Amino acid sequence: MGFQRKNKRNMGATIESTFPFADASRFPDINANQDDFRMLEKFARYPLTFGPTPIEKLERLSKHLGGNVEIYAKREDCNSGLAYGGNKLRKLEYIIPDAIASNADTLVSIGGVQSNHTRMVAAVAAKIGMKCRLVQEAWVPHEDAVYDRVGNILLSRVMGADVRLVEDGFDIGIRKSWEQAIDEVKAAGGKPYAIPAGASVHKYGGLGYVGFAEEVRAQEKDLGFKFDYIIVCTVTGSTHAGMLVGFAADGRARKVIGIDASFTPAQTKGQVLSIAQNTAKLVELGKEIVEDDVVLIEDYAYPAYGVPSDETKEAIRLTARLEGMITDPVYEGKSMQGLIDLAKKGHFEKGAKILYAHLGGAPALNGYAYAFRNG
Ligand code: 5PA
Repeated sequence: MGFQRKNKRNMGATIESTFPFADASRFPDINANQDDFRMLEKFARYPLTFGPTPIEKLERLSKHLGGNVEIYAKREDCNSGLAYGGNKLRKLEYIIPDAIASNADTLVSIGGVQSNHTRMVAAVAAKIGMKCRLVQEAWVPHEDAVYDRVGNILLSRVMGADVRLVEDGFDIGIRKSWEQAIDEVKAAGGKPYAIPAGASVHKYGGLGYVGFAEEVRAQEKDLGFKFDYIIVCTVTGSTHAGMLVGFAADGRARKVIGIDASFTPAQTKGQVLSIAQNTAKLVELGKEIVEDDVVLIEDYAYPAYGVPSDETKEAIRLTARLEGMITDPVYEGKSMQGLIDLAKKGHFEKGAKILYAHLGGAPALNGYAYAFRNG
């Protein structure tokens, strides 16, 4: 069955993948010291990404905000050739080995109509030769006539996923419709592998973003400085949770600032904490993660999950016009709005270096064409 590639990004056992650049040894600068990648050593990883993601300075945005802080973006949105990439791929890299080992033939997952996560699961299923069954719930009270025809859901359909729309509203927890889909795959003689919303409440859901922190630490050596804050958009929680555990290793857990986009922040915060605690045990962090480690700012998710406020739309336009960087109305537009507002309010000390994690999500913009009809 081909060769086993030893992945030098984290030294863990890897399963054969067709990604030619998935081996981080091709990035010698960030691969200088294998000690940087120790936390994930013992976990199997199936490469789905090109390798370490670039860090880019947002020079014009920093200047526009008064020049008191330096803003950088880590471009997780450019991490793969799989259907436009995004944050779910780092998580799925540590989940797919388990799916393959289970002899499953169908990946089953769930999200809203414009879920990025389900698009990523559809892409991964195609790439590894599995079927894909997706539940798309009515998480967003949308107003655009083509909302369920364009963007993410269009891509999932093109990639051959069995896409089913369900009328239930927003909830990041375990859903009946998802459990039903799993049962239906079984009843039809298939072998499902269940991936929860956002690949979050899964035993390995937090691992991928531990790797993000390790990667940033290695990149900081090349850059010659450390980031003072990391900004992340938080909804189902495993992106934030993984980062928190990864940065806890060098005392920066509370420097990870989650910007809530769920509009159900208590549930999201609880989920971040439990995923982080589980992940800390898995990677043998050797430190307790406590409630105060979860920094989640609730002020930017209004008026509802998936609905952009005027301020969110303004942040999307500003970032696009100053940097040519595209953010979306559901997730990254809200975390960008938060970053801009916090910087303007003087939340960060003068000279602070801030890393904005750009987690992907641009395809959803197509579902919001009316909101941007005049630019
Ligand atoms: C998502 C999630 P977490 O769910 O891990 O907290 O990540 C938040 C997030 N940015 C941030 C983008 C672009 C995202 O897609 N998306 C979900 C989806 O169904 O797409 C899980 C909600």
